[in-house]
Amino acid sequence: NAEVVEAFNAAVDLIDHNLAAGRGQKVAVIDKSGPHSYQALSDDINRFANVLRQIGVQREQRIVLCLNDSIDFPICFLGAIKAGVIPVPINTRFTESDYSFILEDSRAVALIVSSELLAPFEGHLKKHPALKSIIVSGDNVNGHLSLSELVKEECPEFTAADTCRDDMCFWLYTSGTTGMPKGTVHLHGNLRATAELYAKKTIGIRENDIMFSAAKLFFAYGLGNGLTFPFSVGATAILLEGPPTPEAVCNIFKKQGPTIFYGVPTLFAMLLASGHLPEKKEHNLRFCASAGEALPADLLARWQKQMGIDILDGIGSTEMLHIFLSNRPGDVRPGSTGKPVEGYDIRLTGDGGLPVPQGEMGALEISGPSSALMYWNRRDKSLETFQGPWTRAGDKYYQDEEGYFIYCGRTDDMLKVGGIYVSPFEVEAALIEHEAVLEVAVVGKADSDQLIKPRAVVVAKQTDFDAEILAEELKLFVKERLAAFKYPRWIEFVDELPKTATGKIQRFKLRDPS
Ligand code: 3SK
Repeated sequence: NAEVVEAFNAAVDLIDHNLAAGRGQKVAVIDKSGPHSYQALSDDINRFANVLRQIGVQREQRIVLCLNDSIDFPICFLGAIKAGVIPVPINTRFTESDYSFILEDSRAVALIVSSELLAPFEGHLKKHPALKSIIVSGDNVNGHLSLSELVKEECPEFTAADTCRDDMCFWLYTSGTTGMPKGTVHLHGNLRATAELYAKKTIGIRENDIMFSAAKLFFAYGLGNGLTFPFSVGATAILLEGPPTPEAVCNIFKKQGPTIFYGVPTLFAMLLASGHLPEKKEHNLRFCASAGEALPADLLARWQKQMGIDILDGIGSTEMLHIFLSNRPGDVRPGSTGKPVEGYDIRLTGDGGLPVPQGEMGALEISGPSSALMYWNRRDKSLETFQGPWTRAGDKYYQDEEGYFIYCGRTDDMLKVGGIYVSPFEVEAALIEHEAVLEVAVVGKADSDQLIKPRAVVVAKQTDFDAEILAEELKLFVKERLAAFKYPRWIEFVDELPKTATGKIQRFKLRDPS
């Protein structure tokens, strides 16, 4: 009477239909080394799966990928998935202590790292007993195994592991207000769900699209935009290895003709300010998509005027894997995050977890088929976030009379800067290490584009100091200790911080009135 579980492997699902449809010679990826066909990608995925077998990596063991965006990312990510091994792509801008924590927490047996990103690992590689193999992508392997050499030796055939939709597939680490990042465990069926529901049905991606994502592949947002979505329809992905500077992005718009661009509001604002954007007739874009932080209506209007196309603003989360609430082609409500993506249920809850009446602000909860299973080793946080079919996003919204969702901020103290979470406590912890700082509180402040950036309010130890010089020194101090985007853009000095009778800082008194 055993139930038959249908075989499903996400790597096979994303790649094999392209070969069956005769797209073997079609360009799947363009990276700094040039175009790569679906056939070549498929062969290298199989070769990498064989490499993992050769070096003794077993099913369900984790391998950490700290990779820049190049063809090696989809090869390693999908090769691992095909072998039933769990790839754990990680932020290439994390700190050394984050890396050390993740290797320990995941008990990864292998690390695949871009040669340019190897340095912060070198000091602690021997400290992780589970870690058996270090494989380096790129030219300068520094005495470690070379990815290209290993892959070259292997056979381009591989029989996929007999996984099913509900098997553990990959993890993504996400940062919280306090503590170390949490490993979000995703299943094989989740990638397909995001491609079907958001990419195909909601924004209408097509086989002849050329997709370019400024968000890197290690982010859930970038993983969908630059890997799952293009491969799900046999389209082409442009991968940019370096940072998405306005020059680099505009160059791609003008020379490589992407038809869909996925960005974040901070970048759209920078592109508009750069003076490098093409004229309406000089690009091939059908539309752009945005996520990460709410897109201000004015920024959208300026983009529409300059480029003649829409930005479809949406919101997703690492826990839901991709976007579940979005504007659509032909249905864009400026200043709103649109309506639920078909296949997802959204509710707004108030005190006691009960849904609030229409028009009232509540905490955003989502139910849908791409929800993560749990956070690895974090039962406390898993129970808070994953409540039966509902996943709590940590954002506050209200729904207007026509059903559009309007963003109202976070339910916790987290800031979203350029689409990436920044914990104010982490910035405070960095600032307090400076000898001139007695006390500090970090809050969000809207810049001239209405986008949130960190602002620090500092009580200095001494009273006689030059505020301008100390402010610049503190900004530099944070940049040297944390990822650069986390530094406070404004530093204000005060005599004391507002506190409750029990000594707790009243952050709400430091925030801009909104
Ligand atoms: O930040 C978002 O809105 C987002 C979108 C898609 C996937 C993941 C995230 C965090």
